[in-house]
Amino acid sequence: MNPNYTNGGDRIRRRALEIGFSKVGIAPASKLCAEGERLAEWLQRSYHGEMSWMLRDPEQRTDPHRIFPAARSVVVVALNYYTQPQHSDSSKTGKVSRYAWGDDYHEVVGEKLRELLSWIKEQWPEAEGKVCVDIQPTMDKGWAVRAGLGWMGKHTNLITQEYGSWVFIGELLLNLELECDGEEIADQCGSCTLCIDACPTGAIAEPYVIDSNLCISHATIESRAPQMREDIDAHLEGWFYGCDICQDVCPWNHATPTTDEPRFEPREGNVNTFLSEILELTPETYATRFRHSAMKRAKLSGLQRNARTLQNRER
Ligand code: B12
Ligand code: SF4
Ligand code: SF4
Repeated sequence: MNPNYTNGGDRIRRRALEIGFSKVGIAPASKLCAEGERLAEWLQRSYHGEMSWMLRDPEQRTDPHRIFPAARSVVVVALNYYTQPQHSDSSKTGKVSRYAWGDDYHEVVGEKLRELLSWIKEQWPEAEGKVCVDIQPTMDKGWAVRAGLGWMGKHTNLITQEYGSWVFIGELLLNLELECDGEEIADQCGSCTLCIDACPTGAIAEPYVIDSNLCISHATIESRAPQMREDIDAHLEGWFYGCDICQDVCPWNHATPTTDEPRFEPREGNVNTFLSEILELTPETYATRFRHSAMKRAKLSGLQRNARTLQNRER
């Protein structure tokens, strides 16, 4: 190891926490081999549903050098997004998944990681890095497990001991060879199957494996179909955008402290959204209403399809 980087990992970890990340770990930038095999099998079973972008160069998702050839270390961060509000069962509104209540996490996590990279470059002028938050072709959960932030729950979300699964994940690929975190955290799901039993559509095909075709999150966010699939429509349970059922029932998610990040405080109308408001939106009012919100992912046509589907169920 280059002596210039002795204690570099510790300093980067400390700085990441000062910037506001909830957890940070460092892993060597070697390939995610077992994860790559599972990803290939998942794609082969067509569990990616309509997300055909997942088929594009899956090798890139497991090999950081395909994204950033100089990568030597991966700094992995988790950011708590838990806030207090509750969902309503009113038929006039639809439930929004907790991850989309506040500002778009791609922007919030990305901004903090860019701040961390700038600081690293000030300390070590030869440092170069690449910021990754979800949209870059990496396997965020695989890296988080590798860096010791938590374990993969049977619902397939990363679970941390301190914040449950209410965390976003991001990475900083660095050309610096840093000392890495040793042990991965052991799986603590044990014999529990609460998430699998609670999923109304049977989307958790087997422990640790999601069939996106059946997942409400995929149907309400990623699907571009003009009509909701009937077998999903019948089990929506009031979800308008995303779904948190498998996370809400998880015992690890019942004592999460509220996030310190003010941008994750819920925006008005983004916890329980009035269906009539969505159906009245025009492209112009939609653009203003959902500026800097993760809910733009479904596009206006997807949001209006979801609102129509929920309204029709109530008739
Ligand atoms: C595609 C995708 C989806 C798809 C597919 C979900 C999925 N589980 O793959 C859909 C649209 C359904 C989805 C939904 C959601 N998503 Co999403 N999604 C992604 C994305 C872009 C890629 C995930 C991926 O690579 N999937 C492919 C599969 C094969 O990979 P995997 O899930 O890691 O699979 C592993 C397990 O199956 C495991 N495995 C398989 N068999 C076995 C057996 C054993 C014994 C073990 C231990 C493991 C194991 O091995 C695989 C490889 O490691 C990531 C961002 C990113 N770039 O990583 C966000 C990401 C996973 N999503 C996220 C979120 C927040 C959500 C939702 C909660 C949003 C919502 N509320 O609606 C839901 C959760 C639904 C759920 N139960 O998973 C967060 C999760 C944060 C966390 N704490 O884990 C991520 C990481 C984004 C981020 N950067 O924060 N998502
Ligand atoms: S997000 Fe909802 S539909 Fe998808 S696996 Fe979890 S409980 Fe099932
Ligand atoms: S509900 Fe139970 S099985 Fe599912 S992720 Fe949580 S602890 Fe694991």
